[in-house]
This record gives sequence, structure tokens and C-alpha cells, in this order.
Amino acid sequence: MPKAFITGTTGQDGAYLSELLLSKGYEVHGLVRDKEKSDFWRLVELDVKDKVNLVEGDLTDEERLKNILTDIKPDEIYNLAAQTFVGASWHDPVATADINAMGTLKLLEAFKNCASNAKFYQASTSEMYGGIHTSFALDEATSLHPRSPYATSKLFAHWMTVNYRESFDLFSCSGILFNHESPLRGIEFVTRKITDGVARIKLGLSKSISLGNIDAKRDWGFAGDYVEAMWLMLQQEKPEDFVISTGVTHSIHDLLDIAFEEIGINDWSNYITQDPKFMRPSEVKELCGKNEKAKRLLGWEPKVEFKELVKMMVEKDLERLEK
Ligand code: NAP
Ligand code: F7E
Repeated sequence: MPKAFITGTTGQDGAYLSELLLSKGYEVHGLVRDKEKSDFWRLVELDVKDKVNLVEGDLTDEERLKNILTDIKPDEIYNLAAQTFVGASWHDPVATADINAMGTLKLLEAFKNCASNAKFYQASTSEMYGGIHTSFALDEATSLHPRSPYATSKLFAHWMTVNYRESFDLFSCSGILFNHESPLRGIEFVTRKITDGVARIKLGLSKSISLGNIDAKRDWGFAGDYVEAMWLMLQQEKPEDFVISTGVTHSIHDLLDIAFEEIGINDWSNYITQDPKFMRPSEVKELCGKNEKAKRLLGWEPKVEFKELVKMMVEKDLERLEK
């Protein structure tokens, strides 16, 4: 039975990846910050909480990571833990860098010293492209220009992952994933904030949704599809980095159109307010990824398209609130 160690198990991707690996017969070990106090709602919703071996520890504690890897001897390591909210990274850049940049380096050290036969996956991000303006979709060869403390911390982790591969001949690779969403998305991210807000408006629990820059455009996919790509990357003979995206970009206006249409509202303008507190000091205006390499070498393709994704999220939020 292959063994996987996942950091960030309680997060959106950690939950879907746990479910996927369990379905493939893996023994899954998941890092959690506090076995008593961590919020396990996603693992509970997917009915996998009791099937994952929860291991207590923090990505910033190198000795603990070394002990864990020595004990578990995993075949695959998925580093998904991070301070993931871009907006919050300007308020706490030091903690963001401690976890995302130094935390990853500490895990790479533990991997090199205690589990060097394993394969290592790093959760890199399209935010690393941030300020790149091009009429072409972004791919593995495009240069990087991070526009937030979050993106900058992830850039360090990304290049460290490349560096450990090139320096020590380890199987370490990065997935450069574009935004991916689901009913398990955190409520602070714009997709879930909107689908939850729309469901509240429908049920008379709220009158409007307050947002920041609604002109932003993203390449949004479904998290369930994206964890498949993570697994595929670690099944390759050779460690390589891959862009994972849908190749299609939508604006927040499109998102609002579909979400409000689900509750029978065609003109959402009276239900949206804008608040400067949700604006970012340096915004990433638009992102679109080119997934040709993943299609060609991994045989991966996104299955859920944008409209279906938004509808799925509104439906789930309505169901939760009605309960
Ligand atoms: P998420 O839902 O915010 O989950 C983040 C996870 O990291 C949580 O399990 C959290 O644990 C854990 N964590 C945070 N700080 C930690 C620490 N110091 N030690 C141990 N665990 C810690 O994130 P996600 O959307 O699943 O994203 C997964 C990964 O992919 C992240 O690295 C993210 O940066 C990257 N990524 C995400 C996207 C996307 O669109 N979702 C796109 C590109 C890359 P608690 O429950 O204790 O808070
Ligand atoms: O913002 C705009 C906001 O917070 C998307 C993380 O998973 O994906 C995610 O980062 C856009 C931005 O996601 C609000 O300014 C407008 O332009 O949903 P978001 P993100 O910043 O793209 C990447 C790939 C990651 O790696 C990250 O970990 O929406 N926006 N109004 C808003 N955003 C939020 N959150 N809230 C608003 O009210």
C-alpha cells in the first residue's frame, strides 16, 4: 500500500486529495496544526476524517517535520499547507513568508535528510505571474513577477523546489495551479463569498454582498479536477513543473451573472456594494493559463467548466443554509 504525507490536509485541496488518494488505496497521513482544535469540516463533509491518519505538527517546525517523515517513510509528499489568502498577506507578510517560504524550505530539508526516496509535490501558484502582461496564455516558460507578499513567498518556495531537484537529484516538482474552487472553498475567497452571499440573499438572510475590484479576471477551475493533476505529476518518471489551468478566463461580472441567475435575478447591480477595504495595494488584473504541457505529458484535462462550477457552489451553499 503506497503511503502519502499531505500538509494542509484540512484545507480545500488537502480534503479532495485525501479523498482521491484513499480511493486509490493509499495510506494517507495528514499534517494538522491541532488535533483537538483544528477545523475538520471539509474532511467531515467528504467523509474521510476517520480514514486519514492525522499527525500533529506545524510547517514552521523543522525538527517535528524530520521526525514525522522518519516515522512515516512516505512514498509521496504533497506540500499544500500555506497562508493562502493573498489579501491577508499584506497585513502579515512576515507570518506569510515564515509559513509559505521558510516552511517549505524546512520541509524540503526534512525530505532530503529523512525521506529522500519519496516524491515531493509543491503547491505553486499562478499568482507568481502577477504583473506579467501578455496577450498569450501563461505557461511554464513565462517569466514571473509576483505582486503580493503571498506571491513572493510562493516564488521562493517554487525556486527552492527546483533547486533541490537540480542540486540533489531529488524528485521534487511544482504544480503552478491557477485558481481552483469548489463548495469546500474558504469563505474569504471571492467565488465562495459570492455563492454564499447569493444563497443568503435568496433565503432573506442578507440584502447585499460587499466586494472589492469586480473587474478582476481569473482562470477558475474545479479543485476536484486539480488534485488529480497533482497526483499525476508524482506518477511521472521524471520530476517536472506543470501549469494546471482551464485556459479560459472569466471576470467577476461573469461570476455574478451566473450566481444570481441561479436564484432568478438577472440584474444584480442593486445587490452589490463596493468597499475599499477589499481592494488590494497592488492588484493582479487578469490571469489565463496554458495547460498544453499537462494535456500532453500527464493526459490531464479539466472536466468541470466554469458555469457548472458556480452553479454547484450556489446549490451547495443554499443546501447548507437551508439546513
Ligand atoms: P486552504 O484551503 O487555505 O488550506 C490551507 C491549509 O494550510 C490548511 O489546511 C491550513 O491548516 C494549512 N496551514 C496553514 N498554515 C499552516 C502551518 N503553519 N502549518 C501547517 N499547516 C498550515 O488552501 P487551498 O486552497 O487548499 O490551497 C492548497 C495549496 O495550494 C496552498 O499552498 C495554496 O497556496 C496553493 N494554491 C491554491 C490555489 C487555489 O486556487 N486554491 C491555487 C494555487 C496554489 P489550518 O486548518 O490549521 O488553518
Ligand atoms: O481573489 C478580487 C480580488 O481572493 C480573486 C488563492 O487561492 O488563487 C487565490 O488567490 C480576485 C482578486 O483569489 C473581492 O482582488 C474582488 O483580483 O478569490 P481571491 P486570489 O487572490 O486570486 C491563487 C491562485 C492562490 O494561489 C491563492 O492562494 O477577486 N476581489 N472583491 C475579491 N477577492 C476577495 N477575496 N474578496 C472580495 O471581496
